[in-house]
Amino acid sequence: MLPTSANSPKRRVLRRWRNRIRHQLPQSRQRRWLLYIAILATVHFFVGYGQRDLRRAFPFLFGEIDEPPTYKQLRQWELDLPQHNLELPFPEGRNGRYVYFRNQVRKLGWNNALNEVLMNTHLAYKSNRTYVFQDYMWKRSYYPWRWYKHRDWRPRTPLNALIGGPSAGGPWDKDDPAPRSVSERWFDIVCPKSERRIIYSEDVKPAIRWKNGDVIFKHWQKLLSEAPERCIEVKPVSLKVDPFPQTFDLYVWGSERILPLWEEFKNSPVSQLLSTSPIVQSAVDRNLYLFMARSSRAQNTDVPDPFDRMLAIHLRRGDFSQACLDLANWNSTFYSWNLLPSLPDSFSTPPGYEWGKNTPENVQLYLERCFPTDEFILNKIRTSRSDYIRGAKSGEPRVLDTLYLLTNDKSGWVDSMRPVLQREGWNTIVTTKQLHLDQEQKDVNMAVDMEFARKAAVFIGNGWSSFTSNIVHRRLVDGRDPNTIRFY
Ligand SMILES: Nc1nc2c(ncn2[C@@H]2O[C@H](COP(=O)(O)OP(=O)(O)OP(=O)(O)O)[C@@H](O)[C@H]2O)c(=O)[nH]1
Ligand SMILES: *[C@@H]1O[C@H](CO)[C@@H](O)[C@H](O)[C@H]1NC(C)=O
Ligand SMILES: *[C@@H]1O[C@H](CO)[C@@H](O)[C@H](O)[C@H]1NC(C)=O
Ligand SMILES: [Mg+2]
Repeated sequence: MLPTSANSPKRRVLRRWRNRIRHQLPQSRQRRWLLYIAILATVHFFVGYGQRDLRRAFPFLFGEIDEPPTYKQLRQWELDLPQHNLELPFPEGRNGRYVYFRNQVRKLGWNNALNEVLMNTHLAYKSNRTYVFQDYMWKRSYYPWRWYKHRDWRPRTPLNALIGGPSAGGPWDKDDPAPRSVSERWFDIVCPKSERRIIYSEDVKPAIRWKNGDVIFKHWQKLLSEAPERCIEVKPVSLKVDPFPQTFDLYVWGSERILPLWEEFKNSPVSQLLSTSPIVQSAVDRNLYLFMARSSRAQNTDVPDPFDRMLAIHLRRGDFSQACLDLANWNSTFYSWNLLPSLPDSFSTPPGYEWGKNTPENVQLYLERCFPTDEFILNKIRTSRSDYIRGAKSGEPRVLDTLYLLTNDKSGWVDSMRPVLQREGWNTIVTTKQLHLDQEQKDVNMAVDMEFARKAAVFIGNGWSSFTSNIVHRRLVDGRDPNTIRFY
């Protein structure tokens, strides 16, 4: 900086301004008070009311606007689905037969909801009834947005933001006469409350509560098919009577009793026509450049599709530090489709368990696999990679040089593994945090990660996680080799 002399023109101008301000101050005592009040009012306004409007009006003050999505267009689209029409001939329209599972889980993780959405659709389908689809709702505090009292935000995600296919109102196969699913709101119109038969979950469950999944399924199927009523609502009983009043409850999903349903469910149109929502797909597409090849030319041309060179690993952390202890003390098996015997890396519950309590050694066994150490994870990645490369048919080029670390961890732990993985020859390492997502894509971020894991050549998951199990479902429906599905 150049030195400025005391009498330079710049200095003179500054002095003049200073004097002018000094002179004016004493006259403005009252105005100062007014100013304080104005500032206080503004602060109050900013903190509580009208946040959204202010942020809209002055984006340069707040940076990018981070508000929950309104899904205005998508909601209108759902409202306008062609099956929302009373005049359609049977089995749709005003003479159609409907079932509304009001007992579906609410305010639980997306994947506990998803497996049930799919199985209930399958049950409705096999009972010749229209499935009624619902918004997905989670606990407010779990969303990636803060909650302000005066913000107009209903934390609800239209099902069509998360999935596509028959469950969400999409078409069935061409020759399939099954009725297309309708929304809750349409159900209120086509099945007014006065015309509904209410079935309480507890009127049905006692007879079949601890039976295998296929027995539970057939029991409900018979009931729903034979009921003469056009409109059925299955209602949950009080949580004091049954903490899991679902048709297919957590006890079935979390045990081998679910497995007899697998073959039929896997081949059902509900599974086969399940698709990726356009919002999720758009998030995958816009982030795909992160995965573009960084290896040698030869490797790139041998396996050009980035997904074919990718190993995706689901690092289920956060609440699992506690959940894994609970799972140990409940003698929990793997969850749902993670239990399929065709998959490698199964887990056997160790002997020595007593009701509500496991031995310290057994708890250790659970933690090793449920909340694994870095070393355990690195080993698993190594063996899964070499098993996959070794499994190539002769002449089949296999390259695995891209790693996707999908996680709910927020501590930055995942990034600490980066250098080690780089040394092991992973040229491209991407984590959940790196994805660039808009508001709607951010709301369905779990489904975005699941889509990457679905399409990766090799997937490693957490056997106790429903998030993992729905990826497993999708991969097997896609016809992937079970050996590409691993559990740490
Ligand atoms: N984006 C992303 N989110 C994750 C990942 N793992 C967990 N989550 C989030 O954390 C939630 C887990 O909360 P839960 O309520 O227990 O959900 P869940 O989907 O039933 O899954 P599990 O608990 O694993 O059985 C998921 O629904 C996701 O929103 C991940 O790898 N990527
Ligand atoms: C259900 O629909 C299928 C296919 O249209 C049909 O074959 C079957 O008879 C129907 N079952 C009942 C109970 O209506
Ligand atoms: C623990 O779980 C296994 C597998 O489901 C089961 O066979 C065993 O009986 C359970 N042990 C106890 C004491 O409940
Ligand atoms: Mg869960």
